[in-house]
Amino acid sequence: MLQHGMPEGFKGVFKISIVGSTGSGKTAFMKRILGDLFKPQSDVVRRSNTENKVDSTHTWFRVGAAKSQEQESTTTLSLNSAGILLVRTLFNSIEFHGPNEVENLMQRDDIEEIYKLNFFDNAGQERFDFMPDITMRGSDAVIIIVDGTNMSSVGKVNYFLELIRDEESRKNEENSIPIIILLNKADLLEHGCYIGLDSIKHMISARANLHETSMVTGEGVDDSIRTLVSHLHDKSHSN
Ligand SMILES: Nc1nc2c(ncn2[C@@H]2O[C@H](COP(=O)(O)OP(=O)(O)OP(=O)(O)O)[C@@H](O)[C@H]2O)c(=O)[nH]1
Ligand SMILES: [Mg+2]
Repeated sequence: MLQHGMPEGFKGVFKISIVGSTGSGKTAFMKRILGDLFKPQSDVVRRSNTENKVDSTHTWFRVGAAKSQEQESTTTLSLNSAGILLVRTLFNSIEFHGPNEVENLMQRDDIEEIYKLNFFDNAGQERFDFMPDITMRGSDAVIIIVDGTNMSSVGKVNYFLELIRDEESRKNEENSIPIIILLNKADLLEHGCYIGLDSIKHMISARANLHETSMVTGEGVDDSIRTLVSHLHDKSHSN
């Protein structure tokens, strides 16, 4: 049976904003969860003498083979967006599919739920601070990605929480916007520079869901997506 041209189990279209300071791992998150389904449209190579000096505690150059990483590191200009289908199967596994794969999905009999997700991967550089304010509008959930090796990235969380509160008061809806905070770069713990959730919990609103993640190893990423899906599930039932 079709609902809006979508297979049974279709839960609706949801806007997901991804925000966080520059270099925190927003675009890496998109790449990690979407793989080939995601092609950053607006990334440019991070210029070592400008962007890299934004914060002296940045860690992007430490990842992998330090030298080539520094050359390859990119930064998002204004925005990347991606419209994808998230499928939760009867066996509770999560899959991502391109928007043109609806017909294939309709042939399957192991699908529990399908969500159309429109992701907005914002630029984190301060000169683009006006972007999250715009993309936040109409968001069904917000993912804040924090560089867990950088206190100034943690410090910016309250700024994003404020933007979310502004959007909630604009919408004037009963339901609040689900917030998922990823304390990213957990793989750098062994280098002694990862802050860890315990030391920042007190700084962050109790309402947010906190996950320790690494876009290098994938640690915590699945759990964070499942948290997102459970919020969207609840939203689709309350609408
Ligand atoms: N070690 C480690 N490095 C990471 C992780 N996530 C991202 N990086 C690295 O951090 C750098 C910046 O990641 P991006 O995903 O481009 O950061 P961003 O948040 O999109 O940055 P802007 O686009 O400037 O806002 C890249 O070199 C990534 O490889 C992680 O979990 N661990
Ligand atoms: Mg980016």
